[in-house]
Amino acid sequence: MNSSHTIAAIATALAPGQGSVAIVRISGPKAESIGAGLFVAPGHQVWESHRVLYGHVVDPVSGERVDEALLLLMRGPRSFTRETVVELHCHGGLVAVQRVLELVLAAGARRAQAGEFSQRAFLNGRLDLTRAEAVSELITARSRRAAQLAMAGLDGGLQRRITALRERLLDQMAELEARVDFEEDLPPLDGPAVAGELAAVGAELAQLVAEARQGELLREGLRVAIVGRPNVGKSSLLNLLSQRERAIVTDLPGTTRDLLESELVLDGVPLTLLDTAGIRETGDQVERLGIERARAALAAADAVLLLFDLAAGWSPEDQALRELVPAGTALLVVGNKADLVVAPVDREPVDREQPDGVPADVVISAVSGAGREALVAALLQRCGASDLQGVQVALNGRQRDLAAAAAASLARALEAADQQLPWDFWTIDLRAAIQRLGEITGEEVSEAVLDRVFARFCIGK
Ligand SMILES: Nc1nc2c(ncn2[C@@H]2O[C@H](COP(=O)(O)OP(=O)(O)OP(=O)(O)O)[C@@H](O)[C@H]2O)c(=O)[nH]1
Ligand SMILES: [Mg+2]
Repeated sequence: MNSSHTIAAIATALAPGQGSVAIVRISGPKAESIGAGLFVAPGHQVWESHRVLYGHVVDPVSGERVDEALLLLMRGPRSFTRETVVELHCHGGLVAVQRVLELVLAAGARRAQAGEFSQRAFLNGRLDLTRAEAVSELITARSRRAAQLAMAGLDGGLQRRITALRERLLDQMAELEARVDFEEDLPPLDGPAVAGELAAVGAELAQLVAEARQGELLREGLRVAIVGRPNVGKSSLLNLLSQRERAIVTDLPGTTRDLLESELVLDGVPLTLLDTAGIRETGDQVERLGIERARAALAAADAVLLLFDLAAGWSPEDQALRELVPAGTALLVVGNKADLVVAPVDREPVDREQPDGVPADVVISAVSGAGREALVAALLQRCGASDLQGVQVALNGRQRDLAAAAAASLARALEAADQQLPWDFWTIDLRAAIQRLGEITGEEVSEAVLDRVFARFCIGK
């Protein structure tokens, strides 16, 4: 990646017919001259940094007006990339803005790669790596809580935590290294104090690693499959949870044939809810294909809601389905149609235990909505996703692996301390831990790693 190039991309979403404004962003040494060469501003508008100009994007060869637009010039270093940036705010849609981008490319810019603007912002010291990743996480956030978490990262919450830990390790490193070089000239090392500090930093890292799971839940969400025999009310439950008539419901067993996905947010956790075909033996070819998909969804889900009909009771077929749920998958057995088996006066289920002794984890009525809240609470709890309100910073997968590696290195350093090995045995592992933390913030990170991180970003960011 070479920042002597000027790069350009459409920075806004490309959905046909959606969005009234589309932005072409240009960054690099030629950004200003390219913008000036394509833009005609009427009247006495002043061309200066951080001022918006009104005018037209004009094809310099044919003289044709391509779009009516606003131009925003941001001379470096007062820009996102710290290079000179020009943004052309065009009309939304697909055609005109593509032509504007093509004119910009013809004038000497090259197409930006995914995340390349952010990568330049990082390389020019505008953002550390945790903040750059938070930008991407903010864009892809699927719930308000996930967005808040990303904003906390963007404000530097994670960078400050990691940097503080790294500095504590650097202090201990300095103590140790001084002893390696000048053992005789210094007071003896307070070994237990150093070990105590390493253990304390290790414990904080372990805590961050443990909390990463919660952040992952808020960011990535959960895939939850609703499975069960035909006609038990799976599609009705999907409709109840997504609060709209998403799936077709009939009293005919075998109504749902294909997988149906619904995106929703429960207590801040984004969920992809999957309605599946009722699983049974059948000769119907289409239904059989649907059932295969249901089995695949069951096997791949983070959590399974196994639904059965309380009025019909727990059957051997229900039991067989329960045995299909993989061992590590969160499972909730849900008795549905409680309205058919409760006393009409108090509307409470008669008995949580089924006649043959199979306990339902939750009892609901997908038709009346009774039990919905208990179901949501039990599902989130079973997935370890309840009580996420207190999460302040959360490592992503890359950061978590590095923090875990740093904690492991510190544990090895402490072992060396325990065995009273010479100082230089400690420093190898301590240095490794410092290196890992530096990779989180980007202070010590290879170009290959950077390319991998930024390649996950979207084009134009
Ligand atoms: N009384 C009562 N009826 C329900 C309840 N939930 C669903 N039903 C009815 O049960 C029938 C089947 O509901 P669906 O939601 O289509 O069941 P399904 O599990 O998706 O069925 P398939 O797609 O065929 O596997 C419909 O007539 C629903 O109205 C409930 O809680 N109480
Ligand atoms: Mg259905």
